[in-house]
Amino acid sequence: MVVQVKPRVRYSSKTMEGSQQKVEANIVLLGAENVGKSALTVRFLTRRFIGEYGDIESIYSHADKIDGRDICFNIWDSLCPQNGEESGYISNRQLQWADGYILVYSICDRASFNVVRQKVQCIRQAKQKLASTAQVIIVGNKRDLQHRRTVSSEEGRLLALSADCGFFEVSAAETYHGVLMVFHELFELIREARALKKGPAGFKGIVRSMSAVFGRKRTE
Ligand SMILES: Nc1nc2c(ncn2[C@@H]2O[C@H](COP(=O)(O)OP(=O)(O)OP(=O)(O)O)[C@@H](O)[C@H]2O)c(=O)[nH]1
Ligand SMILES: [Mg+2]
Repeated sequence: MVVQVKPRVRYSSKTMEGSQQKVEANIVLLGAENVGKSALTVRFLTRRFIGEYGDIESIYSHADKIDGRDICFNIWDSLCPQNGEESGYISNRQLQWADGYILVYSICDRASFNVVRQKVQCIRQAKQKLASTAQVIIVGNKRDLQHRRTVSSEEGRLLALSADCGFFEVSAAETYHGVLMVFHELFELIREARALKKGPAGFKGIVRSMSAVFGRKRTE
């Protein structure tokens, strides 16, 4: 089972982006050590859970199809900041590269939930500075370990609501479907944010095409 909360504002962008064919989305997975960032990435890429992943940082490209449209996911499976950097730290490279973030914590590790809280703040500040429309989904992973839970679903949901992010609880170990939903929902949010950014031009485009169909109102 997957727990999901959607952010408050949702707009349909199909008409505005309808003509676009191939779409790319750059997604960074962030979070404390051992929360399952690599497990989620590998599950999405291969549908498999292999157990041990090592501490390798990689960027993967993955071709997918959503609603008949070709999508290229570029996925940056990151490592937790080292060298004395604060756990909420996100590098400038990641901030400039990302269209969307998956912030992962383990439901059995409260400290990892606090790291997500710090990352949310960091992204919020960076979005203002860079005028970025990057989207965020918070993921509570290891949902199969209920007996070891230390972060309630409610806390995750509330954090996501307060930061206007998406929220899922999943188990990378147990299901592919929940993980797929996380990536696809983030893609939807990115697509909607792009359509909104193009807003005025898109709206003028719609008005122009309506004029072409119905003719201009004559004032003379
Ligand atoms: N029970 C359970 N274990 C999981 C789940 N996801 C990951 N793990 C385990 O948690 C450990 C850490 O997983 P990783 O995917 O390597 O975590 P990570 O966040 O990439 O870790 P770093 O790259 O070292 O920061 C591994 O032993 C995984 O098998 C899950 O959903 N349930
Ligand atoms: Mg990893």
